[in-house]
Amino acid sequence: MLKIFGFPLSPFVRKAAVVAREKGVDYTLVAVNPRNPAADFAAASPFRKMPAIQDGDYVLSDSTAIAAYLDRAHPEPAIFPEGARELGRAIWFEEFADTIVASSGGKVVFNRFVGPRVLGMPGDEAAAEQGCAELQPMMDYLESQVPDEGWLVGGAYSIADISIATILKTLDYVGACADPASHPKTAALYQRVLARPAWQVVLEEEHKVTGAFA
Ligand SMILES: N[C@@H](CCC(=O)N[C@@H](CS)C(=O)NCC(=O)O)C(=O)O
Repeated sequence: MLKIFGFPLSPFVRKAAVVAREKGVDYTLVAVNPRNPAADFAAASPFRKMPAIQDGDYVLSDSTAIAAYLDRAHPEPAIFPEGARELGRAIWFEEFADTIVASSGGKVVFNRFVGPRVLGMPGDEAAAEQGCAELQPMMDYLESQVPDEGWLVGGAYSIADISIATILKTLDYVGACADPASHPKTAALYQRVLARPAWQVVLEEEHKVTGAFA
C-alpha cells in the first residue's frame, strides 16, 4: 500500500492525502519526526521535508511532485487540467498557495499553533502579526479570482482548488482563514471543496490526530 510520510496539519501532506483519496488510492499515513527521521522517511525525502511517499520501490518527496505522479499513475479523475492555459493557471494557483500564501501563513501557524501547542515552545507574536498582515492582500487577490460558483480553473475541480483549500484549512487552525464577511466567494469555495467525500475522509483522519493539540 502507498505510504505517505508526514503530519496531517501540514498543508502539503494534506494535499498529497487528498489527491490520493480523490483517486481512490488507499494509503497509510506514517508519522515522521524531521529532526530524528526514520530510515524509510529519510530515504524518501532527502531534505527531510514532508510529505514524501513510498509506492513499492518508488520514493518521492514534495507535494507538487507527488500530486503530478499520482495524477499520471492513476489518471481518473484527472486533477491537472488538459488544456495549456488551464494547466498553467492551475499550477499558478498551486504555487501561489504553496509558496506565497504558505510563507506568510506559516509565520502565523508556527507561532500560534505548532510552536506553543505541538512543540511546547513560546510563539513569536510579532512574527505572527506580521504574517497576518501579509496575508490580507493575498486573500483579497484570491477573492478577486474565485467565481460565484464552481471551481477556480476551467469549470472543473482541480489541483488549484485542492491547493488553495489545503492552505486555508491549515490557516483555519489559527483562525486566519478567509473571513466569510469580507471574502465570501473564497469562503464559499473553501466550503465546497471541504464538502467533497475525499476531503471528508481525510479531515476525519486528520482531526483524530490534531484534536490532541486543540
Ligand atoms: N514545497 C514542499 C514544502 C514541504 C515543507 O516545507 N514541509 C514542511 C511541513 S509544512 C516540513 O517538512 N517542515 C519540516 C522541516 O522543515 O524540518 C511541498 O510542497 O511538499
